[in-house]
Amino acid sequence: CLMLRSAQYTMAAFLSLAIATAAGSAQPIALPQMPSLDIHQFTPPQNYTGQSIIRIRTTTQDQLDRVLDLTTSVWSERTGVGLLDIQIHTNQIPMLKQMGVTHDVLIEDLQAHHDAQWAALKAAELDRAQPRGAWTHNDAWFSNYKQFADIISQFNAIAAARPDIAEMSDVGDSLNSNDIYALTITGPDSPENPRTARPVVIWNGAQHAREWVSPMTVSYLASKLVDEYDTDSRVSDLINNTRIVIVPVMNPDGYLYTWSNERYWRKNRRNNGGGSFGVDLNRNWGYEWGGQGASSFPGDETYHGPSAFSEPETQVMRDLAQSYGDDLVAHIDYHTYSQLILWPFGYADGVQTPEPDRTFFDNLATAMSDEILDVSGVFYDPIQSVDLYPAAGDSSDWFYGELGVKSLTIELRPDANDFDGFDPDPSQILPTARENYAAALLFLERTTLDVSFGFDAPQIVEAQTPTPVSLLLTDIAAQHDPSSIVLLARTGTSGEYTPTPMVDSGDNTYTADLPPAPCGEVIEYYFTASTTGGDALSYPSEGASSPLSVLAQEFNISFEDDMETDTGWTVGSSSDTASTGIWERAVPQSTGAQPGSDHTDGAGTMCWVTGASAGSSIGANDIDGGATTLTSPILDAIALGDDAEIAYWRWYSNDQGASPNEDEMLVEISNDLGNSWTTLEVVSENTGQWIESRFRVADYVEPTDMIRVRFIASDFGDGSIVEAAIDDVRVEAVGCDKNRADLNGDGELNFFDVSIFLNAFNAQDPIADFTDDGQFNFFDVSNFLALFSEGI
Ligand code: 0X9
Ligand code: ZN
Repeated sequence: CLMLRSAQYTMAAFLSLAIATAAGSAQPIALPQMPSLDIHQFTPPQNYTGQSIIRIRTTTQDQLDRVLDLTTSVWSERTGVGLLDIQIHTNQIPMLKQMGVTHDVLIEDLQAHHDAQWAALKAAELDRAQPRGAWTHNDAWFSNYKQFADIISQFNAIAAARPDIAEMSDVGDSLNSNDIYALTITGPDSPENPRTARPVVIWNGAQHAREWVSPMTVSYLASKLVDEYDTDSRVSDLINNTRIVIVPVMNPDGYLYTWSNERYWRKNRRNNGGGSFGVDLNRNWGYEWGGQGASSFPGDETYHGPSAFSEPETQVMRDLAQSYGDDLVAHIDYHTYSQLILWPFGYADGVQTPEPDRTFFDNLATAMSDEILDVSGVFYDPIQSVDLYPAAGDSSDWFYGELGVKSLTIELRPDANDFDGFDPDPSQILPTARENYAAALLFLERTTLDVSFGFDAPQIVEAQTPTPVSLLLTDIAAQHDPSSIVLLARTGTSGEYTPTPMVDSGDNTYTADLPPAPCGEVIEYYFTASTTGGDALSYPSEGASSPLSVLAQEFNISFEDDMETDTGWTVGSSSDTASTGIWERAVPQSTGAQPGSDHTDGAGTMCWVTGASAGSSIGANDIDGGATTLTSPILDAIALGDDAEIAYWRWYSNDQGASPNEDEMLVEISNDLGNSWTTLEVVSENTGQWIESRFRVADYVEPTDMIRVRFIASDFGDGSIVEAAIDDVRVEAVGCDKNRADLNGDGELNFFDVSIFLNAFNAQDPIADFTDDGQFNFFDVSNFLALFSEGI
């Protein structure tokens, strides 16, 4: 659980008043109303006329040095001999040939490219800095890039809506006297869990002005954390046990300048004299300042400034970090682009990160990368920053080297090859933000907790049946004691919790059974454990005062197919045109788009899948050329009464390949053996995981015993990768005493059930209304007897 290393995190001795502490004052600070630029009226000066973006290939350092002399700006992440994307005057390109350097033109006319981006932005409805009503998280806010004032007004609205857990502060001024703001998110203060004892994590965006996806992503982190505080116990555990300090724009002068004057500006706006402007803030931090990969030429993009921390922006961040003393444990600096998770050190070639930190960073960055891959199928390379290139004076080296704080630099989308560099389409903001939210939660757990609890809570459990649950403990700052893990559970919402020691089932996983409960009753439960040092842990962290809960229900199943045998499914229809990826019942082989195993727990291996074998590449065996249809055997939706549901597990992926997200899988139901069809769902989201769908038959068609369901998966776009799979199809009713002959719920059908039925029938008790029509007649008796003899 989210037990803190409380002894370690004593209140910092020198909390500056100006700095966000969220120490209990419920009033959000009043922020000045900031006008945002009217982009509809404004076109930035022409800066890029006669310039191109090209990708060069050099083979020697000498060649590279000579090319770098010609370039206006380097766009690539990875510098060095080999491939490099550079901004260059178009008329200089012929010089490359003389140097023996080959190249491809990526953007011929940078001005035209820039103008097109700007026009798109103008066309979009921008969210201007209006006074806001009550804030709620809204994905639509992330559908386009936002100006500084809009970002700050969004943060202020979050704080105003949730003063109990979020507080905005002005933490200092930029060189040109723009405010640098921080939002602190932390749960309510209490004597048992004082805010000042919680570890602090800092996330910042927009250290580099032109990297517009960065402030959008950290804005999403803030919005989503606050939004999920009330609904997700994982999030509330984190918020209640940490202080998350988010600085959306640490370089406001530069960021404003990218909107007003020069879209691809990187540095701050220091006047260096001699007509040159800007210090690269990410070379200005005071650890190994002035070394490799940092320039002493004021005109350069990587100019390190006259001295370490010469710039107000890095000073403000340094002072903010130091104000937390030993309480500060972790930091992330968000940049774009190239999809990298970088850990320190990075100040000089060959520099080694000392153990055990090296292993910790490697594990952390790899786990975050896996999390991102899970969410969106996109890969972020987890590497030590020096393996990108040496760059002295960056933020992560200072946080780690100077403060001992676990710091990462994340380079967001796009990747280095997909060429839209600093201008990814605005539709990329949300997916980038979502995948990084998942990674950020993991980051919080791994950097702030003693021991983390991994638990997939069941949504419903079967009545009168013990339900096994398993808990995964991951040691972070402390070790858990394997003999200390206990499940505490009670049926109902009052009374004592009964402790059950959990059994060690290997790999840090512990199992125990939730107690059986009658249908309709809630089971409440939580877990406790202790560290080898004797510190108490619990999950959720508030233990008995905020337990998990689950409802016991009866699952009456009249049809269940785990696809391990052939139960009469058919493949094909007259409108099918797919040439490959035809449905087959088989063991699926893993690809970037297809699951590596079926859904069924335990012994199951097979499912229906569109081309089971992986083949030589991701696209070798997916659906191509049109539709493929899978139709179920005949299903009975009357035996279980009005609430019969069709339920199944599905896998669907269509976001890879040349034309992603254009295809769909149609799921239809028929109540007349397949003569007419009604849509159940159109699946288009890419979850990259097994998802359960369930539909109450009567909401779609008149229930009959001639039901069929069909799955039509198709590829109509050019060259997209489409994979689908279906498993564990059931016809079931979930509820209590719903048209079930086992009226006393004891799992047996005998004289006592008949007796209850007859008494209820005579008393016109609704539990005897087996036709659900409010009448008590021959049909109820007949239905009861039919179910009784079917053993349901
Ligand atoms: O160069 C930078 O500051 C970062 N890349 S960016 O394109 N966003 O400018 C990366 C810094 C990584 N740190 C080291 N390599 N030391
Ligand atoms: Zn950057």
